[in-house]
Amino acid sequence: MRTTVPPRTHTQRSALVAAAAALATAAVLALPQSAGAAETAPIGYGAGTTGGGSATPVTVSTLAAFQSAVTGNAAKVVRVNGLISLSGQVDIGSNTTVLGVGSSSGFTGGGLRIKEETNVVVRNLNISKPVAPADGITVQESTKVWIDHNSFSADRSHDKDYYDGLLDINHGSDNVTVSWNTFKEHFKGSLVGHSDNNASEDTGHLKVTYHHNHFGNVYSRIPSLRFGTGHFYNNYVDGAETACHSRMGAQMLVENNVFRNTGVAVTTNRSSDVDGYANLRGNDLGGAATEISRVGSFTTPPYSYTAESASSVVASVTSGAGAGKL
Ligand SMILES: *[C@@H]1O[C@H](CO)[C@@H](O)[C@H](O)[C@H]1NC(C)=O
Ligand SMILES: *[C@@H]1O[C@H](CO)[C@@H](O)[C@H](O)[C@H]1NC(C)=O
Ligand SMILES: *[C@@H]1O[C@H](CO)[C@@H](O)[C@H](O)[C@H]1NC(C)=O
Ligand SMILES: CC(=O)N[C@H]1CO[C@H](CO)[C@@H](O)[C@@H]1O
Repeated sequence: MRTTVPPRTHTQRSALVAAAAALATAAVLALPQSAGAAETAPIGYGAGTTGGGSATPVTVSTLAAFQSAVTGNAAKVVRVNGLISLSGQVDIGSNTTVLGVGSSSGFTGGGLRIKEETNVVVRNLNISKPVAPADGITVQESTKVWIDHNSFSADRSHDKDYYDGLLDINHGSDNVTVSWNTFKEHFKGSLVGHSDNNASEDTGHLKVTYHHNHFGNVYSRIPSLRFGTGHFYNNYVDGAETACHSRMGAQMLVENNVFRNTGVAVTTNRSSDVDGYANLRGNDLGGAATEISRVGSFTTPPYSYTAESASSVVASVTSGAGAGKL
């Protein structure tokens, strides 16, 4: 995992040196994002996810080598070097970190699936054009997942169902953090909870944190959340029809985000039998509408985090999100 960061100004360096001298390592990691350093561990519901941890990395550049390297539950760090074409999805085992090399390594045509696994980290990949029924990444019946600094994209010249989701989380998955990714040129962004009929599987689960992601020209599902609990903070949404969609009793806290060129920033009463709940604070809606039929009770996430002001979110997210920014 690279820890190199862009050159800093003298003032920033001085501030960092002073901070480093004054604070323990854990506190330094909590420096404001404007300092430019990528987190080394997930913040939010995915906290505690370590993937392959400090296992010696293996580097692969073919689909066959990748498939074999990510199989099984032993601790492993798998670096992907180059852009690999595939159809369908590759299953990732537990205790795995998948890490792209450089800024354009990853997968096109399909994606990754984390099914019935735990403790998986996916970072720094370029994942594009996942032809249905493959999602860019599917997280299914899995816990402790960190999806960080990836670039997801498709195109909007095909029918809306030609590609599947960019990042879908379902079947009672839990404890997931989605941070510093870009999601671009797509219809169906991120579906959390795939069906109104899955109450028994999903109720009490699907706890997800989305922070510092950039959704650019994604039509909807930013995210769509059924049954679960979602914390959506410091994201930049540009060019959506409908962004946050809380349904089937889901609780969403929508905090300090920026919306631009967006029709509806948050809705709780569309397309499902039962409405969701939402609580909004500190957002810059940029003129977007909201449709809040039920104000939620989820106002205090059970973890520590620092939400920056909406006024600095566009700068932070456009400079820091996506592959190649670790
Ligand atoms: C993941 O690794 C931990 C620590 O080695 C181990 O206890 C656990 O069984 C592994 N998980 C799975 C699903 O094998
Ligand atoms: C990601 O991959 C897509 C498809 O190959 C490509 O169009 C895009 O330029 C890539 N992005 C980066 C940052 O390399
Ligand atoms: C999710 O994380 C919380 C806090 O660490 C933990 O108590 C809970 O057991 C986890 N849930 C699952 C399903 O792993
Ligand atoms: C437990 C549960 O509710 N499972 C349902 C999830 O949704 C699928 C359809 O997508 C049903 O087949 C399952 O019974």
